[in-house]
Amino acid sequence: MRIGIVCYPTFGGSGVLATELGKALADKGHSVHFITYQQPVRLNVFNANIYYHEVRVPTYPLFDYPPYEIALASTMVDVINNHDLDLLHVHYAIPHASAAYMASKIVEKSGRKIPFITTLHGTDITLVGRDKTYEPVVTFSINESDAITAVSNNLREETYKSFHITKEIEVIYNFVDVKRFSKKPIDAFRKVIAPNGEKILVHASNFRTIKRVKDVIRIFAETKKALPAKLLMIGDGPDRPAIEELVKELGLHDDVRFVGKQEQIEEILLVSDLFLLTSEYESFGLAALEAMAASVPVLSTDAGGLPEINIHGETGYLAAVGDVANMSKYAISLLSDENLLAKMKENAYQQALRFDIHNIVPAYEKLYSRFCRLDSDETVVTDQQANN
Ligand code: GMT
Repeated sequence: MRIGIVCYPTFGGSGVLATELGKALADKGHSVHFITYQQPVRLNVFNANIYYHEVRVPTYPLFDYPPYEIALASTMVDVINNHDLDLLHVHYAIPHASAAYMASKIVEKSGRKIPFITTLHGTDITLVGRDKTYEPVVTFSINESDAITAVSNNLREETYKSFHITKEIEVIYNFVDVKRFSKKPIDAFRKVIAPNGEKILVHASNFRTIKRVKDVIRIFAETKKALPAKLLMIGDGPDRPAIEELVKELGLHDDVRFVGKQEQIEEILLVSDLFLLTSEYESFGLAALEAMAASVPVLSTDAGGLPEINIHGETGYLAAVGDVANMSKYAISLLSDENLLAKMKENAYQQALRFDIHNIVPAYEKLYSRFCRLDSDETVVTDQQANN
């Protein structure tokens, strides 16, 4: 198949998932065309089946707001026509679904039918999309999608609650390439971070308010009172100055290391003992799944889709949003019991295997095949051609 993937190219979960999906599809022989404004961060491999089309947004003195959505829709039209795409798969509804709708209507004028699939990821529904300013367009373009998927049951339900959706939303869980995350840890790296055998706690996010990162620092502060520990903070974002301030205030600057945005996140996860995710909401929590693939148990809130991947008492622990006291208790009891920790590390790994890339990507291929039939020689026959 020839598939157009539209996503945000940044470190966010939706962009990571879309890029990993495109890479996996390319490995299986499909032609994958990424359409976005910047090379996606995880698109760090050469594969002859992968193409990258940059959306350029011309500026003009009249524009206070350069019209990205128009530039994106126009680029989609070019790529559909020039590369004979079979379908578009857009990740994150805003503005990708409405741009896909517009592109599909434009190519329809020249007799071409291009199905588009919208995958909902989280904040496009629970935060931004609900805003009255966007809601009518979001509802319309989701309903106009040929298929809609959500990354968890929770997100599916939230979408039905917040928007008038008239179609079926199918759940296809996020996935992880377990092989990539289950390598041997670099011992020397662990020694640099924790020279005296301290336990290593880790957090990764975009440091936005919804992540409640200050709770991570407070949990670490409590844990440190009970046992020797270090905290690694992966990522960056608007709340970082306030978080660093809190680290100083609590006298933790020697034990908390901010490592910034990381492409090789697995190297850090592999030396870690516990992953903390204190979010007010997560549709899924891809970062937590990546931690599990590196055999790191997860201490998280029970918000959104997190209970669908993190099993309380098995792969880690769940607690109510903001319940720092309980989360600290869980962290201390787990990190002070070597047998329990070893068991939970293994459980976390086993849980990640259920979400392995090889189990989930076929679900997307099956979904695509409803719109473009694959012949045995792998050339695609669209529904329209088949009906002629
Ligand atoms: O978490 C973020 O703020 C980034 C956001 C994104 O769209 O990149 O993540 C969302 O999509 C991820 C991939 O499906 C999910 O794992 C995250 O849970 C989800 N974030 C939220 O729901 C807050």
